[in-house]
Amino acid sequence: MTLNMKSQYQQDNFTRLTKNIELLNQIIRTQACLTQVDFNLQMFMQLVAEQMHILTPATGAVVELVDGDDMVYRAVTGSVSAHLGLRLKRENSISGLCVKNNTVLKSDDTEIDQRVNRDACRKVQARSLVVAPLIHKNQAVGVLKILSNNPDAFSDEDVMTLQLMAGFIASGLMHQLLYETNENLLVERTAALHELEIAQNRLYHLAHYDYLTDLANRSTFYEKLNEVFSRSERSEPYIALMYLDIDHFKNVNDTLGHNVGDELLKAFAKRLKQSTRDSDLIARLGGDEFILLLNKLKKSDDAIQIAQKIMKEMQEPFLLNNEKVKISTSIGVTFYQGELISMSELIKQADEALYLAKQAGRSTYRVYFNSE
Ligand code: GH3
Ligand code: MG
Repeated sequence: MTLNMKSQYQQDNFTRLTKNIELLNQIIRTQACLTQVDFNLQMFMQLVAEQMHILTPATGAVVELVDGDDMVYRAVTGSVSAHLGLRLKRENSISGLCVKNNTVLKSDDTEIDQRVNRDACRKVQARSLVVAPLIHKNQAVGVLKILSNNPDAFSDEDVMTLQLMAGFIASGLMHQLLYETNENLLVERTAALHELEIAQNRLYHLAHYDYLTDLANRSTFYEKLNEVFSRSERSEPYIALMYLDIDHFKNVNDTLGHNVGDELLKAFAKRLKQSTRDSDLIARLGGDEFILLLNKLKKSDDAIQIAQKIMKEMQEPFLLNNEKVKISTSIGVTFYQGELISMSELIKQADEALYLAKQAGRSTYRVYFNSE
């Protein structure tokens, strides 16, 4: 080898090496796209087609995916650019054969190659081409193809690059599938959790609130009363407990029917809420009995005024089933001022006062008085 030949040889080697490093970098960059969070298979296939156009002497590149008996051009570049969506029969085409045999096929001159669909090759100016299968779950689902308008355009190195890139698209397909599966699982899981939460909330509500009036039920009232009790040990608010019972409620049931009786209970509860403050505690203990805890009263007279107000409100006729229904209520009141007394004892006091109100002729209130 002469000195000149040697330096030419070194120059060629250097050029090849630089080209290979650049090739490798491009391949790594392409692969890195696969790990992007906002990964999009269509964009990725397009990127790979474009890379093939750049990295090889191809004048065009295409990703074809199998669709029934056809191959469909799903990403195109270069001389194939105008043919996105082109549909060709798998049979009698080199892409179809590549899918069928699951192998890389190379045609150095399509004008004399029996395996190709010559009309299609002429249409996309493919005088020579290489196709690599896109393998997904051990099955070819498409091809990556590079083509040139010149015969014998591709080297073994180009074939290797094509194979590598075809592998990336296959990973992309898997990535997409996993992504979609995970997304679906997440959506299903979120929906199931949401339904569970709704069911739990419904159950909780059923267990804690009266189904008819939606007021707190007996156990919730006891729970809340307990909280108030423990709080009142520290502060010193005036607390009143009122026991209410509708007068002659049975008459409403008997004359107008149980359904109208139910409507009256609901309307009674609504008026009770409107006559009290949000901080007061109202519950339906059962039947036509209601209980009311009035918080933070400034003086005992305030509770008396509220009892009178409630009695007046309830004397206004209720419109039930297009009929005006007049009722009244009796109320027993007791006060709690932090003395040592149990909750049930306090309720009993209010009940006793209510009994006195009923005895006094109803539609009135009585205050519990400790005679001891
Ligand atoms: P009093 O003035 O002594 O209170 O007479 P009253 O007729 O209101 O008698 P009492 O309070 O003892 O009776 C309440 C009635 O309420 C007894 C029951 O048949 C009826 N009742 C209990 N629960 C319901 C319900 O959910 N809906 C309806 N419509 N009636 C109910
Ligand atoms: Mg009653």
